[in-house]
Amino acid sequence: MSRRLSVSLLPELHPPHTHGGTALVIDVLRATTTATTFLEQGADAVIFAPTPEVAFARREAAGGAQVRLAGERSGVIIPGFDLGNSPLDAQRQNWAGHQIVMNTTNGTGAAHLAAQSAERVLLACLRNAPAAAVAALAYPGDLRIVCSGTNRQVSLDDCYAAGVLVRELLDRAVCQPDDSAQMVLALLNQWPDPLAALEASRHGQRLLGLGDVDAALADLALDVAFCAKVGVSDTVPRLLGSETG
Ligand code: 3SL
Ligand code: MG
Repeated sequence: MSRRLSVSLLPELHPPHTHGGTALVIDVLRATTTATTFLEQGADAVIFAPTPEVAFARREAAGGAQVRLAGERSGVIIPGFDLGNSPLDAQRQNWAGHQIVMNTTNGTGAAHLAAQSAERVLLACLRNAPAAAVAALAYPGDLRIVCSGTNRQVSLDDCYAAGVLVRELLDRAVCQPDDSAQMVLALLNQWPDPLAALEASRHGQRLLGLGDVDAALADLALDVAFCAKVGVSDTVPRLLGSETG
């Protein structure tokens, strides 16, 4: 029998059968794109802290070790953190010898929630979508794509990335897509250009708007374009406890 392929439009929306199997968590704008980029750039590990306080404690406990905190609230760097949640910043240097501790509004929590019911959690985004499909299909069992959403609301950006992932999975294997999987797949007809889909999303609009009100955030438009590239990365982070690597 072929495996089930379900899509949770929000992390809290669990199809009834989803226990075990592989979860692919998406926060395309921007947490899973950023985590993927840190690892691609050589980071020893990316750790998803449940709160900023836990992130601060980890950095303090590490003493002089090379721990960097990355994360945002409302799209802007958390005060006291070293970096925001920008994949472009993650790409600017080689992070070998560094551990990156991340905390973000939606994506890091969504990954931890998915881990409660899945046997394993992979992090997916548009950049690694084909590689994430290959990695997920290497494991047995059902597949569940989890869209992080934005502040508990369904988000077009994550649903669109889920559609790309569904396409990549169905191109490679026979699966039984649920209704949500078929719905997100239909988004690809509406927006053949991934960048146009991200720019049309509420969160995409918000990030682009931040650049308009604060020149220091003008790079956010470049972040959105970076997140919209499909299939340019072979790095597929896997959540190991509270760490990805
Ligand atoms: O919510 C999150 O986890 C973030 O990815 C949101 S933001 O794109 O950094 O604003
Ligand atoms: Mg998001």
